Amino acid sequence: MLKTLRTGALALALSLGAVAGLVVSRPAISAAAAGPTVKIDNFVFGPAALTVPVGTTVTWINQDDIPHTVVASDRSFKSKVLDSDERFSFTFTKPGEFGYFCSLHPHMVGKVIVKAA
Ligand SMILES: [Cu+2]
Repeated sequence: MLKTLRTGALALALSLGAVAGLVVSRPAISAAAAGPTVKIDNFVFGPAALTVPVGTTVTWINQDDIPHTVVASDRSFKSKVLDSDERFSFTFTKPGEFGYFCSLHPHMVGKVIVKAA
């Protein structure tokens, strides 16, 4: 969009409108997870395998009534202990298959498959 900006009054009006739109929509963006989510419930990550393009931010939401964590098998990401309704987000910047588990219940496993853009 920046490339197309001109000094004309119309372009100025459009850009002001875009800025106003961003400001207005910001609370809605922060209130909801922008990317795909993995729900944690009843000791299960769902979906167990999630496929996303590079650059995607994945958000895990603990919907269980006990605490869980989200820890990458290669330790490239690690949440704190998530109480009920708490969230953890991680942005995947490299393609590959990223297994993870819950450090409190290591039998809980999942993976994120990141495809090159
Ligand atoms: Cu757990």
